[in-house]
Amino acid sequence: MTTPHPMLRITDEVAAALRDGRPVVALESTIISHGMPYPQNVAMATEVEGIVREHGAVPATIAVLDGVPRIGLDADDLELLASHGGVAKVSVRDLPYVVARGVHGATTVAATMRLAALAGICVFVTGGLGGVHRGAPESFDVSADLTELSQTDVTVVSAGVKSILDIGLTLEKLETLGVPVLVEGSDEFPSFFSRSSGFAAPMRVDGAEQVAAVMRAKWDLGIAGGVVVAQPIPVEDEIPAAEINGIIAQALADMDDLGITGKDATPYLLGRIVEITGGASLTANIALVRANARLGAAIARAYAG
Ligand code: PSU
Ligand code: MN
Repeated sequence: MTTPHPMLRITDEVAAALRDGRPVVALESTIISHGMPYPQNVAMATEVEGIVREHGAVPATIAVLDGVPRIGLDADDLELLASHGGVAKVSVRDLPYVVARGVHGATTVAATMRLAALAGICVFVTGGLGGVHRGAPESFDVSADLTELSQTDVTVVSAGVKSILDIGLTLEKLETLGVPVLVEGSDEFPSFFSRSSGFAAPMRVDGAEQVAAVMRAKWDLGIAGGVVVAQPIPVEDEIPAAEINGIIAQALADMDDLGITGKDATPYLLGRIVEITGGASLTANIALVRANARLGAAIARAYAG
């Protein structure tokens, strides 16, 4: 392993696992502070850490607290991230500012990947990736998650991307950036709430060992950057595309009416979809994160050997 960066504060549990080469799974915090309502968010964060442990890996939830990048959090930290109104959404461009100011920040996929890599963690579990927003040819709104995937050696387990994004353009961009997109156990790329998206799986894998083999091959070849693993939501938790697509269209229209753009776009859309579905989308979201935690722990074990 690499020596962790001196600016990070790593819990003893995570530091010991990294030192011994035992499996560690990073978890993000924007999903807690800006992706789900309280108190379901803190319940989800706590439960997911437990799932990672049950499946033989050490969880490391990542955030910036009082300006300190933290690798591994305790129950009070999770409660703060879930309930405190003043936690900034922090992508890579925001990291220097929250550190310099000594404030709290919830890290996105991009910022979590960067801090995970600095700590020596190479597997990271989340719900959905950021990507190319609909209308991006006009707005230029392309998530920094994609840029980060092109340069930071971390495997990110998700349920694909929501159709609040332009899924086709997101897959094109990932191809341009040289990022392998592996779909677990399916020939179709999943769209978060739905197992289908209308887009074929760029590459299919079946099981954690196959993912670990791709990670080794990529990095042994010296190809910098991450790997996307997209796992379709479990069948019993799926919201069919025909049902969710109209709701997403409604949320996008409401966002346009309110003039919401930039970093506020994704949190607004996630919250609005929960409102319109009366919480059904939140139930599905939590279910897919649970499934991703199981797979992520298995990948971390397979990669650790
Ligand atoms: N997609 C989801 N849930 C989320 C996010 C994305 O389904 O919580 C969060 C992740 O933290 C992701 C971020 O990195 O939103 C992307 O934000 P933006 O589109 O502003 O880059
Ligand atoms: Mn954006």
